Amino acid sequence: MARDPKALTQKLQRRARELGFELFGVAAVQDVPELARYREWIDAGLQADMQYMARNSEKRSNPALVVEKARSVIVCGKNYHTRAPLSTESASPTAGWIARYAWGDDYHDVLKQRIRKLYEYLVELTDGRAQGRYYVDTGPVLEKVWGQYAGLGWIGKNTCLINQHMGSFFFLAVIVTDAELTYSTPPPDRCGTCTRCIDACPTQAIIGPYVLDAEKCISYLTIEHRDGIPEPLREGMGRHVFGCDICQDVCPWNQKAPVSLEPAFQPRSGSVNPELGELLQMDQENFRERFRKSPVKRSKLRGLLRNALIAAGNRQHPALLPHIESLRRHPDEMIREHAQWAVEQITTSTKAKKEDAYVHD
Ligand code: B12
Ligand code: SF4
Ligand code: SF4
Repeated sequence: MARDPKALTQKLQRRARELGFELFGVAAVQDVPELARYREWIDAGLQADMQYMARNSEKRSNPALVVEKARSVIVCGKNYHTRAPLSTESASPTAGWIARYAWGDDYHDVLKQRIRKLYEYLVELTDGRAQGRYYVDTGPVLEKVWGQYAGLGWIGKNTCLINQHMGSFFFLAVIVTDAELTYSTPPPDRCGTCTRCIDACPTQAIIGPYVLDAEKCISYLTIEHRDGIPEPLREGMGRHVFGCDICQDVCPWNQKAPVSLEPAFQPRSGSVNPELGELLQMDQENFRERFRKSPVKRSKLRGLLRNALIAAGNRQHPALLPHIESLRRHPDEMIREHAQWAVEQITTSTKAKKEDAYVHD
């Protein structure tokens, strides 16, 4: 049995590595300025419709409300930077974009099993004395904040946690525990004078360095938002059908990031640059089949069709028209409205191109 915090931490770190986590660190539970910034973010309503972000705000700002006498937050990071193109590279004129994190199996399922094993090991090493809870994404824990204090990286101006050696394409998994461990040192903020993410965001969702307005963020709009997309935001969404990688794809810290060979996160067929025509033809059964155990299932077929219609309208390619046309008769009013919009985008642009050609003849 390991009682000494240092020995215990070292054993946990070794086990985390064996479980496939490339990053490991421990933060001491304490009041840090980011907790107040999170509350300011909620007070300003920047979480849009994500009510769960506001509902648990007390717990989210205080791990001791999650685990009694919580002393430590163990944070593990898992690389998902698979060998495939960036969203900023050129693609077929009828292709959409699914964010890199959603190309393979759902990380919630993959990492939950591994962080549970790490937690069980902690309990075993302390002869059952350590109490705690483990989470991947969905718990009332500010994972990036504790990730920063656990030494995994700094929260960049794009609001992602960035590691000096691994960039930001990594997931987080955490254990909140009452066990005493040895604590890591947070790294300095290495964004410097760079503003590439802020400049590249097509919807100006990064309203200032380190501050994201979820309502404008393509990731929020395509994954979390359930209703129609306000028209002024549609153009900026480009060809994104699920999530968005732009503010990470332009980040200098991701340019030389190591590649992940994790089998679960390797791109499934058709997930990189998916053809919009195929997505627009999907019914419930194809959707269930194609996105089984994938993060994409979160948007549901309805959300994905809505997003694919916007992407098709933005790509303005006439070859997509027949697929959109059929959705103009869809039973769901929201889908019909987005299909109508997409048709208008394509026909207006085709007409404009013809007129332009005529003028120049
Ligand atoms: C809600 C949520 C979202 C929302 C809101 C995003 C956000 N920035 O918070 C939406 C749906 C938009 C989203 C998108 C994405 N998400 Co998300 N998301 C979460 C979730 C559930 C909570 C995040 C949270 O607490 N936000 C609250 C706000 C207040 O935090 P914040 O914006 O980071 O603000 C902090 C700092 O910027 C700082 N700050 C604020 N103001 C100021 C001012 C100054 C001067 C300074 C210095 C600092 C500062 O303090 C704030 C408080 O901590 C976490 C999982 C979890 N439980 O933590 C995953 C999580 C953050 N998401 C993740 C991922 C992968 C994504 C996407 C990349 C997916 C995609 N490709 O589409 C995008 C990235 C978009 C982006 N630029 O952030 C990963 C991030 C891993 C990493 N390396 O950073 C997480 C950790 C999930 C996981 N377990 O791996 N997500
Ligand atoms: S994920 Fe996309 S929309 Fe959201 S802040 Fe980053 S670049 Fe902007
Ligand atoms: S693009 Fe530049 S400013 Fe934005 S997160 Fe990366 S280093 Fe920081």
